Amino acid sequence: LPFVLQVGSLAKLLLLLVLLGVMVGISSWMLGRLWLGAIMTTFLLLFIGVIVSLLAPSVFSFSLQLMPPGQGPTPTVQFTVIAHDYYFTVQGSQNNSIIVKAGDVVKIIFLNEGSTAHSFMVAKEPRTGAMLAIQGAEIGSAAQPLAPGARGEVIFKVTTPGTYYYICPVPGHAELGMAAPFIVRGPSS
Ligand SMILES: [Cu+2]
Repeated sequence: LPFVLQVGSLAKLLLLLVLLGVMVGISSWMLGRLWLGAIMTTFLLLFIGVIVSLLAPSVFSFSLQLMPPGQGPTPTVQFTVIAHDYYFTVQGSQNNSIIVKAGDVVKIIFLNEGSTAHSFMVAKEPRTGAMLAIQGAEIGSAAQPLAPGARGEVIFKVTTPGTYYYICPVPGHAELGMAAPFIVRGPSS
């Protein structure tokens, strides 16, 4: 949606500039002042160039981000989650709660420092088989966990306030201790 909006506003701006250019062109032709038309066209082209180069980076970066699946827009918060057998550490504390705000774009860097395979997901409940709570909020899966020493990352947007859990979805691991709160605060809380 942001991509559509950006393209939409860019297209509107360009259309406006083209209309302006046509109007200037017609009026200078009517006045018989072709040199004025040429000067105005030159300035207009320079102006369009400046506008496009100002707007292009955001459009360009967004289209780049569209390419890798599971990647969202630019993160507003970032956490490194380290998996051990059988607990997590976040910011140096064991099973530390992750607290974010509704509207945040969250980047999770996941490191498996355990000696068995682990994954990451934000789930509705702190147990094996729990459903994914936030679209895209997973690294690996129950069936395809990350090998010891592996690293993964994901970017996802949180929209609905609530208390969720980040867990390892590998069967039994949440129950062994790989589950901790993932809290999404609302605008007023
Ligand atoms: Cu695990």
